[in-house]
Amino acid sequence: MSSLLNADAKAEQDRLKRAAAEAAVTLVEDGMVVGLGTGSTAAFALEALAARIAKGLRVSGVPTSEATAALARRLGVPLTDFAAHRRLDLAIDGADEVERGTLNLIKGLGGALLYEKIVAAASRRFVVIADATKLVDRLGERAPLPVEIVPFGLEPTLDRLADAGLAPLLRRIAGSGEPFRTDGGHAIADCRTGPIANPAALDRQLRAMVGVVDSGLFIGMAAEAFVGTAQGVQCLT
Ligand code: ABF
Repeated sequence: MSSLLNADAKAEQDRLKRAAAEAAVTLVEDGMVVGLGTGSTAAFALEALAARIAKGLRVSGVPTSEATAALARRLGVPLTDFAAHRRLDLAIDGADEVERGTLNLIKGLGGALLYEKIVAAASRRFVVIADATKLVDRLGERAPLPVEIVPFGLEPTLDRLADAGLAPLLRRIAGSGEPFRTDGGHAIADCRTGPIANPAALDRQLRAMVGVVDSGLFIGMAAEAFVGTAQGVQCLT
């Protein structure tokens, strides 16, 4: 019974993710170079983009992960890279938490935070897509904060994060127990911060730490968020 309920809840969540993704993909115009996000919500956006390409839209995409690149190839979405396009017109990506009011984000549970941040930063317009479960009043309320770290010296880096009160947990691959590696070859420490009072200050503090590559805090980057709710898709700015 409860697994049926869970399946229903997941189907409803997927419906809301898909609705948000489809709304964001209407922003894509002919000739654009688009940043392609990672994760299940971003995968719905890729499907919607592929459907428009099949009808004649001409675009190319810069993927934020190898998984997204593989999906794009399967769906027939043409890929390009930063060597060909230093600036992207638009990036569409999911998030783990979206803070109401600021649109600051936690990203990285999908393990692609660094490439996602590089793509978002290179885009003229960065649009977040999410279902309503991702909306929070304070970042860190529910999701851990992923921090990408260099594997060399990872123990002292974890100690530094712990000394800062961030209770880091090295991410491991389910099953093998091996440390997770990002596409860039880094490790991830999932930090249990609790509600974050000053996300911009924490992001600065983290990025100043030796051994830290980047944090999953995306501050002031999102221009708008398309959020799938039971009442329809809301566009938050
Ligand atoms: C990416 O995928 C991430 O930054 C985030 O970690 C995750 C969200 O995944 P989903 O859309 O599957 O919830 O966007």
